[in-house]
Amino acid sequence: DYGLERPQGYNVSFHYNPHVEYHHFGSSHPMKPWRLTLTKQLVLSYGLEYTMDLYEPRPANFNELAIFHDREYLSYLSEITPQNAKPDDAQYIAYGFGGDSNDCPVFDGLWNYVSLYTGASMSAAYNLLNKQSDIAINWSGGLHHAKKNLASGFCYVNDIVIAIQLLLTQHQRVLYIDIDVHHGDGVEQAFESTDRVFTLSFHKYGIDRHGWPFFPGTGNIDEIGPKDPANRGKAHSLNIPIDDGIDDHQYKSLFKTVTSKVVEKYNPQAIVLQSGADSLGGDRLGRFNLNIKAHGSCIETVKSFGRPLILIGGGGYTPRNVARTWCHETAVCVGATLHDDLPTHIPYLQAFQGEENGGGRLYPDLHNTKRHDNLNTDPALQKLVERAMENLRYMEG
Ligand code: TV1
Ligand code: CA
Ligand code: ZN
Repeated sequence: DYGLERPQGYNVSFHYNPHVEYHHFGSSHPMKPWRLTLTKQLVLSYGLEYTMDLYEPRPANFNELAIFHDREYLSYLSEITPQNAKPDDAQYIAYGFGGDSNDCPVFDGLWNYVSLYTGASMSAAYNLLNKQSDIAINWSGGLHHAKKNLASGFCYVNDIVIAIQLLLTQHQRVLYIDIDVHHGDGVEQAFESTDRVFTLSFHKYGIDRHGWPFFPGTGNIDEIGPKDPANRGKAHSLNIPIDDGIDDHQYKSLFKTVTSKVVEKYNPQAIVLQSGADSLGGDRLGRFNLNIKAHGSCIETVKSFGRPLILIGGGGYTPRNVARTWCHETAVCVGATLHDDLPTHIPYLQAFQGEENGGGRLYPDLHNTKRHDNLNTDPALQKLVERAMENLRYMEG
């Protein structure tokens, strides 16, 4: 008995190719594909595989990635290896590899990696299109910064844009929601000239004490899409810039208020939710102070809208908490309640044990990590909601 109960009847599918796990960005790089191994182990240890349809999708091919990306960029991406990379090469720099931060390193199997996570997002989209699933999950995707000819912020291929393009073959309006702590700039930009996709991102926004903007530096409340009234994409983006340390109660209420209004006004026929786990308290790169259940409440809110839903991963840089969160959110989708004591037969149990690693529990208090003071006052958040509502009034239809 794992405390597994499943009262609701949603058809949920889980799209995952385990080969993604074996890719490494480099030992010091914060993006760790093996967080997906931990996630899968937790999902399996709670028996959640019996509550969903499991798919092992094939990798996406070149032509499928070209639904969004430039062929020249893809050719370069498909051929580059750590052995043949020339960091002084004009293309290398122009396509976003290297750079001082080394955010997008060239590593072994890079093409395979991008094809695998994109194949899984495509598989999720097809399941929605042929009505096999109400909710389709791909924790390996959500690489929201990639542009059509540019790698950016750990993202090389934008699987989200490609999945949304597939949904647009049958759905008139798709809503994209992004709770990763970073601004979903790549998805916003890809659809800036259409009214058939509405993009909504919640993220940390601001300049630190050294004068550096929080990555990627875009996503202020004023950014609602192109200013040209003739552009169909006008006012079809909404950005919710948030300061350090936002707590559970504030975030839940902000998310629910804004998202409900967007759904009411835009009336999407399908929703894609990027559930980056770097918005959790104690994340290595994030600045928020959210607990797992507060993060998961966003998934509950979106599920309650009752629209076909793709749920995808994204950031998340404290692997044990990423795994906890995505396991919990998988359970939210299928309508299961999970026991706080982790099952004792998990292969990587050690990663979750010890007080500093969450004491063998599924829902440790992440507020205890207290690294960021809450700089968000309730009146400031109230103003932010008012500005958001004002922005929504510019959207026609
Ligand atoms: C190699 C090794 C790369 C260690 C990158 C943190 C590293 C970072 C590293 C890092 C790091 C960023 C910038 C600065 C832009 C640069 C998956 C002006 C300890 C979706 C991407 C964040 C987030 C990019 C991706 C950011 C996602 N932060 N150590 N790099 N230059 N880049 O700030 O949204 O989660 O940090
Ligand atoms: Ca975001
Ligand atoms: Zn992020």
